[in-house]
Amino acid sequence: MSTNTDRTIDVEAIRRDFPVLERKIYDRPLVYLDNAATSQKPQCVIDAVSRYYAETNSNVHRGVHRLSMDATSAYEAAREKLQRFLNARSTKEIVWTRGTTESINLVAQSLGRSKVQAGDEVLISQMEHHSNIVPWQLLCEERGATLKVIPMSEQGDLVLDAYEEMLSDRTKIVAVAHVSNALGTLNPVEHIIERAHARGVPVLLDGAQATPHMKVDVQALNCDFYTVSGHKMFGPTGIGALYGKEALLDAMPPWHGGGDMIKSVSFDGTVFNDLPYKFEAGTPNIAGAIGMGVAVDYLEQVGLDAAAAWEAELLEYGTALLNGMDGVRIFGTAAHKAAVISFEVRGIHPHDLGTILDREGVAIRAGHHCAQPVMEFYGVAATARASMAFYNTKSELDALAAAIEKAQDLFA
Ligand code: C6P
Repeated sequence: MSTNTDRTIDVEAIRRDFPVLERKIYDRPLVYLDNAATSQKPQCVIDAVSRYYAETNSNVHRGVHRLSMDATSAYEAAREKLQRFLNARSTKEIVWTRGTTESINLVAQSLGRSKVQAGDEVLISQMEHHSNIVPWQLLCEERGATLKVIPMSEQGDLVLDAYEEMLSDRTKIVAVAHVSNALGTLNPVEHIIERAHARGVPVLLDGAQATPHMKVDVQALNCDFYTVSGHKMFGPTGIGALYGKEALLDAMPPWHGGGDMIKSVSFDGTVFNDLPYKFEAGTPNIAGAIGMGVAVDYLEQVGLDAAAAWEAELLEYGTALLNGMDGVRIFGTAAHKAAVISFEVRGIHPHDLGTILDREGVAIRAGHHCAQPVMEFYGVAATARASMAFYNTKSELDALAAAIEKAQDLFA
């Protein structure tokens, strides 16, 4: 597949690649605006997963038979695709995981437990997903360390002056979202990394909401760790990856123990495998990795710059539409945002709104978006969230607005 270097995309042609978008929900066309929760899958990804099971299913790195060798080649080829996609230096720096949650737990448990001592500090931010809070809380509780939280402004921007003041000799790691799932804020991660590195502190970026929407170059960012969830970037569920600088991963102890992460085992001791296998215990999600490789091909074919340009247009259109509606309040108005609109409609609980919108065929997420500290910051229990992908259209946003009006009529 070739990479689209144009600045535009053919949305109608792209929509035909996603069979689920043809579905009717309660006899209405599906308007899928819950892409931050999980994105839909193009036919090529669905085919790759089913072809793997139909033609190649076998375990990897273990068999001498043809099927196992084919499965291993396809699995490792997918790793190479992801390595190129993220511009990592080597496939040794790409560890397959179940997704961002597992990737962050891996770093917290492996690097964290070997490096964080009593009195040390771990820096995260106010706008983190629970996946980038709880693993660090567990670590800090175990080690007697302190979790420090970079504050954010009403607009949903991180307060960088406060961040710089918080960095100290006690800081052992900084872990922040590249893009916030609850607000859409695109954080100034280059600056965050530069300031942390000036003190020799490694930085983990939670990339779950970034890789589906923008080109990510881990070498240019110079981040130490980067996490990816396949299902948010048009790939299968249950697969993702951890990027880590080779020297750091090499120095880290294994986390999960089991098959494939060893070179030899005896009751006297175990010799661990080389990177990245040292962190890949047990039979992996082979079909998922292969499907994710195809999703990477697909994203490159669509062209991330063109997709980002279209999503920016959708964000502007949707924001103006909702801002023009009586009683609608948008949370998160940072200047740099991905196509996520978190909002509330006066007098209607987000869950009721979500249910009414569903009857109109409009799928949004209602709740705390696994980012309860963000809800706490704004003093709400939940918000409604419309999150876009490059296959969404302006007429779908019109359908969202019309469905909100209908809900307002019902509650009037
Ligand atoms: N956010 C959402 O609706 P997993 O589940 O491991 O693939 O990703 C967890 C995760 C971590 N960080 C961020 C910024 C995320 O957005 C997510 C997943 C979904 O917003 C499901 S809660």
